Amino acid sequence: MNIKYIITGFSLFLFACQSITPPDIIPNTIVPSQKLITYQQMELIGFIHFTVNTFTDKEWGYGDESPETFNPLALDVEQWVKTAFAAGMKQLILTAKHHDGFCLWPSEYTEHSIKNSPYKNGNGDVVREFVAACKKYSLKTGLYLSPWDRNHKDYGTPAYITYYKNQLEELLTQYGEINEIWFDGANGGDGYYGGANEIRKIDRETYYGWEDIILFVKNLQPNIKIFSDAGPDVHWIGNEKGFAGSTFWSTINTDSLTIGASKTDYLNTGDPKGTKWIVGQCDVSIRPGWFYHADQDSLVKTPQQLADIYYKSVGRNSLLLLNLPPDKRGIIHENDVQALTDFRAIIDESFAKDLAKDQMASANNTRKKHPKFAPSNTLDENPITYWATDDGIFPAILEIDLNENNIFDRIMIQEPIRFGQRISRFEIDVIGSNGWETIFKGTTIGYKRIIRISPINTRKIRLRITKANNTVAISNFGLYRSSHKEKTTD
Ligand code: FUL
Repeated sequence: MNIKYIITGFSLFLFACQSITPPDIIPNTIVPSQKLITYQQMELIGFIHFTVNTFTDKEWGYGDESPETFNPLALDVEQWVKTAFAAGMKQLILTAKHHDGFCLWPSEYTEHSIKNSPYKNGNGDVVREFVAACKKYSLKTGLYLSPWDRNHKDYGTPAYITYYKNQLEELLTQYGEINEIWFDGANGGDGYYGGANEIRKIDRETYYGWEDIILFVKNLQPNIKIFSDAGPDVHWIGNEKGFAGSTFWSTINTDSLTIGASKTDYLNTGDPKGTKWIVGQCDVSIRPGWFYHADQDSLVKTPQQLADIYYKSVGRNSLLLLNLPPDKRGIIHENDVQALTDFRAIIDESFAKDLAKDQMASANNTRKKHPKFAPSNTLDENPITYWATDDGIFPAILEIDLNENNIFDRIMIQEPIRFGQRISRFEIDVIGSNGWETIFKGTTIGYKRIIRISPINTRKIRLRITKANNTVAISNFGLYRSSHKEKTTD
């Protein structure tokens, strides 16, 4: 056959394909990278606070603790990881160094570390054990290296920044892939500082040279996600209760953020006009303290409280970072394990069956009237497929017919965030004896929004989106019957 005909035939074929499948909706200017989408999909991650404080019964060590204090007699890092894995956590973050300056790995740059502790006669390395155990259970690993160091003699001078970077280099080059590095904002104050026993204040804006540190970290681990109260990849939610705002945008304006000095209200809601996509992360401890204290054994959060926190973090477009502090033995206490196991059971039971799955979906508008954008795409539990309207359609209405009356009390909605976060106002109606009745009014949705309502018995439900910054698109819509009652800690 003549080559010309083959080429013409092929071009016609390509043209036909294009006219058959329309292109995706046009993305917003600010969209997450695939790396951040994958990060957000972890949803539930864990924190491990463990250091000399565990043995001195403190929350913030002063920095003068002898390394001899660190003496766990039954340390079982795998028990931490197994516990986290069973709870459905996808990543664990370890305090490699907290404010007291004690290092859980044998750093070359200080004597204030595990190498001078009784643990394994000074030959132990908890960071290494931690990384190996996480790998065994396919959990991602994160490390927390406190920028504030109450032990180091040079804290407050440029020499400490060199020390800090040296330690970052050790942690990010000797332990394989680290998925997240955690920088907190507690900074400067009184401390031991090599025996000076004084107050040292630093300028939060300039002292650390964060821009340089961020480049340094990314250069060592290009895939790492950096957490702080200013990002650049993941940001603090503005409180330590584990709650995101009921309006929460994954976009935020970094010009108004400073590590250690960002406005908490702003962090709690994000910003619809934000110039960067930064994932929200809600940190909270399973106990009142971040470190283990025996007198808090009876104060472990109940499974119902943990479930409430889950709805206010994962259910509000953020990640939940839940702290599980090992005790003096070096294991996560039985009470914490029990609470966590029961919390997981509540979540698993609550979302075991999606009543909307594969039911009838219709809409007041389907983009280009094409199946690629069909309303039924919202009921397939596939995050890639989505329903979209033509541009500028408000309200955009998605209606689900359950075929018969059903009772549900949880509604889960997801936007296909690879195109950006769009929706800023929506309502949910159900059909009753007097026609449509509004049962919920909300603002943002984002990656995932879970709405809790009193159990309702109905056959039809609709989502009415009245405001968005771009064409409406929804990837998933699910209905569940939980029948669990959470205990609100608001
Ligand atoms: C804060 C610290 O001061 C607390 O001790 C704890 O580590 C928490 C997660 O971050 O900044």
